[in-house]
Amino acid sequence: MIAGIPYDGSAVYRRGAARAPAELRRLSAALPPVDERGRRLQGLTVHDLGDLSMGASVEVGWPSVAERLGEVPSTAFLTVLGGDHCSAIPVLAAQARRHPDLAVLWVDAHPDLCDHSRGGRWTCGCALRRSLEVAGLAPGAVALAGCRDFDPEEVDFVRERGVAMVTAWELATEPAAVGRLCARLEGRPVHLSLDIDALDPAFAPGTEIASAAGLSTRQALQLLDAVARAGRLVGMDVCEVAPPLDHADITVLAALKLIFETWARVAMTDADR
Ligand SMILES: [Mn+2]
Repeated sequence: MIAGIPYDGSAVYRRGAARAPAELRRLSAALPPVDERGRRLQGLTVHDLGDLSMGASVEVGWPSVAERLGEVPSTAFLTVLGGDHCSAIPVLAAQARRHPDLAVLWVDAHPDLCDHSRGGRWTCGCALRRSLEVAGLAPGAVALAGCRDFDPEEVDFVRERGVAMVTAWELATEPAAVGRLCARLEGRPVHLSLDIDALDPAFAPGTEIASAAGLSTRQALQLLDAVARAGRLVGMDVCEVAPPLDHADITVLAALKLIFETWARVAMTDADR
């Protein structure tokens, strides 16, 4: 099940992510239903709920979006096209209702764990912090990956509240890092929240706050492989793709690649892995 959340009212630097759902849908026609290893995406039926409106502000608009997403049968894999990263707030609220014992893999250059950031409590730097609150998720249910830009209070929150984190530096230098992450997700339903700025700006330039020294698309796919084996993927959101800031659709196409490859891993049987 697909839904779009064309909302970028929480962006503090550059807007444009509201245009991502339409561009992702438009360019999705360019990708055939065959994965990167040449296997057909079989047994998948795609339903598109269309776009859901958050109104003028996520602070007021998240409950109605969460309610609509929460009505999607829990057997369906939920794919949400953001929006800035505050689009993930209603998604995680819905996923926590649909899947008891939910774990969240938050792949992002930034942890988004500030209580207050850049002028508000509902800005993108607070997206994960607010998500945990409204979804009723414990910090121990979260694993962060690809982080490399931090506010001091986020580092404290990660350490003191038991959030699992594998930084971009660790992914590049420690072969065992992914294993540590997977231990947190082992056997649980896992929602993947993918901020496209986790990728290096060379691979995804069209985003609100591009952050150097990030993941290659290949590293992101390797992470996905490991996570799909450890947990049971039950949904994903892809946020912060900003078409007006993109170059030659590089970022939109990278996001689509990651969505299609995630679907391929969800559709795979254990024998395929
Ligand atoms: Mn983010």
